[in-house]
Amino acid sequence: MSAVNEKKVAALEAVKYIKDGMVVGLGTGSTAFFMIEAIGEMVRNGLKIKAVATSDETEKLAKKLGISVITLAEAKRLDVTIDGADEVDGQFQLIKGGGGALLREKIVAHNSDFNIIIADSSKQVSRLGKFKLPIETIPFSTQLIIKELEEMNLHPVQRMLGADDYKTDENNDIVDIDIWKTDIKLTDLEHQLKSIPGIVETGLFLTSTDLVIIGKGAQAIIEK
Ligand code: ABF
Repeated sequence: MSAVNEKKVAALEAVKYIKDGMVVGLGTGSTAFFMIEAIGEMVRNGLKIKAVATSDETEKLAKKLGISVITLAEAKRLDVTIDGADEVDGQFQLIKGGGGALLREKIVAHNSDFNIIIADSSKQVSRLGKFKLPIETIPFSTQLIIKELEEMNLHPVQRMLGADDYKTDENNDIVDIDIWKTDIKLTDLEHQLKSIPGIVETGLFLTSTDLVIIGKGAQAIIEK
């Protein structure tokens, strides 16, 4: 079965966890968008929820589908968040941010009681890092951060959108780094990166995930 169908299978399984009256975090990316479309259908059939979007793109799609979107401040706390990932390992550690939304995604996940990750089977890895790790940086500091990351042998590349610098919803830069060859423990790497002034956030989600739903062929595999 194609990756697209596997994404849909995972998305349709995840929405079963959404109940009337919940405050729900909506992720970003193509897998999350299938989930949002399914929720739109449930809302049209009477489901009563409030939603917090992890990106401007997600907010636009949710509102178009008639889902009631509120701000994180209005939500205060979320019952459940459903989001995608670029890689997920056996310990539910993730690389996220391929879609550039890692900062708001990590903030929403941090403020959620339960985090569900949905993905097609190609995202399952035994070790994170084949996918370059996205780092969000303050433009004021990006060029010097790139120098520092080069000295750490992390092979940083600033993400571009055509000829221009890619900008996140918060108008920050994204620098993608290669962690495959490092043998630094992921928790130590996260700490080292976050101690560099100007690095706002990394796409390492090491402890926030409660449930992983993988679309494998026509089956949704639930990993607890
Ligand atoms: C988002 O979904 C990002 O964190 C991640 O990069 C992306 C994965 O996109 P897709 O579902 O399209 O593979 O959550």
